[in-house]
Amino acid sequence: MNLEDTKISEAIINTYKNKLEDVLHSDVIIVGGGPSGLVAAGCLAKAGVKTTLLDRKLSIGGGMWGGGMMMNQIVIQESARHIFDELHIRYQEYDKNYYTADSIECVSALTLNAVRSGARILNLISVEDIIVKEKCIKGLVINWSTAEMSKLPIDPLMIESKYILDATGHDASVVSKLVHRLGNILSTPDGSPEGEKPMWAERGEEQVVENTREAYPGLYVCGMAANATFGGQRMGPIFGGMLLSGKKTAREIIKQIRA
Ligand code: 48H
Repeated sequence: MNLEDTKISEAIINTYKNKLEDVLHSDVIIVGGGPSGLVAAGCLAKAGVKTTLLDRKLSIGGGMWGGGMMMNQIVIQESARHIFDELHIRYQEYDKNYYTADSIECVSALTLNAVRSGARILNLISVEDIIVKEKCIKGLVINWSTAEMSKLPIDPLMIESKYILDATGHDASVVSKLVHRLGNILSTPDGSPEGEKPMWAERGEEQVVENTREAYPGLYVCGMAANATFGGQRMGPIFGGMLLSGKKTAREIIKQIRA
């Protein structure tokens, strides 16, 4: 059986073009493929919502791969255990309310669930700006991450969506681009991002779920981006709150879409 070199190229170019064309219009674009973004992507796609997830890195998974200080184990608590059960992620009880799991298995399972549920995931794409019309976020301005890294003056492309979810972790990158462009217009007490607070695992885990909500018309925040926007403690390598935050934001967006 012969294999043509250029047929391989043609197959990639044509099928990727179809993917890219498909993400021009989404119901929800999730920026960031860490644990919270991946859980949200899986839940939204499973509910039939047209979901696109973008990540600037080569690999999806954000800060989950490295466990705690590069020891690739993570901890979750009882309240999030049902998510592991739903996704068939194996875990061990370490002590009452402390469960450990292999971070590689977790990222792989969350990613496979999102993709198999129907979310379109594009890696190596960075969000560099936002589209805002009539006081509502309407889409994103994207570019290859390599363009961002090289700082070459390459013009971007634009994609649109009914809702945007900032799941970019500590940087709350979409929120900060919005504030950079339009000033302090968030739904926080003074309109500016409240900023992440110091380490306190128990508080941080509760706050990350409480803080998961709309930060500006059409723009939701989840995961660490929620604590950076609405002021929550950090919590270290415990991930139950990230998973629950992803679920909560998907639930809220689905409710809005169906309203
Ligand atoms: C495209 C982007 C852009 C951009 C960033 O940090 P993450 O893992 O996000 P979360 O919130 O789901 O999980 C947080 C968790 O990993 C963590 O850091 C914890 C629990 N910390 C506690 C503590 O005390 O430190 O993933 C965010 C993803 C990454 O993959 C980035 O590459 C991506 O977002 N990203 N993608 N365009 N502008 N900015």
